[in-house]
Amino acid sequence: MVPVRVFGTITDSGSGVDPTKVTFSVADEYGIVQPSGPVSLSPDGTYSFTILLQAYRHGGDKNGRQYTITVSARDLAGNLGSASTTVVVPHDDHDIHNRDERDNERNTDKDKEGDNERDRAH
Ligand SMILES: [Ca+2]
Repeated sequence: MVPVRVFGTITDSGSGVDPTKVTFSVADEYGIVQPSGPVSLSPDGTYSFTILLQAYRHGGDKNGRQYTITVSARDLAGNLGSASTTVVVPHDDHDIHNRDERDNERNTDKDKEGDNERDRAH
């Protein structure tokens, strides 16, 4: 698991933010690692928290594993606001060749240099 720090600022120009109604949630593309919970808001509207995400991704997942982190808050009038950001565990060409194609001949130091050519050949 890898720690990921999430931070930002929440403000509301009308009634003000209800500090007891700030939460975060994580949507994992694989549906496995999805922490959620309350967020503590400082008096100046800033927040910071750390979550643990799994760095693993499937060998065949070419666009990487995507986590979407959403922070939501309500103002004192009950209006909801939210913002999201994403974290991606990137795809790795070297690993893909080794795991999915099971071609041990490619498991050499020259592997990365030739990756683009090989990709086109497939
Ligand atoms: Ca993916």
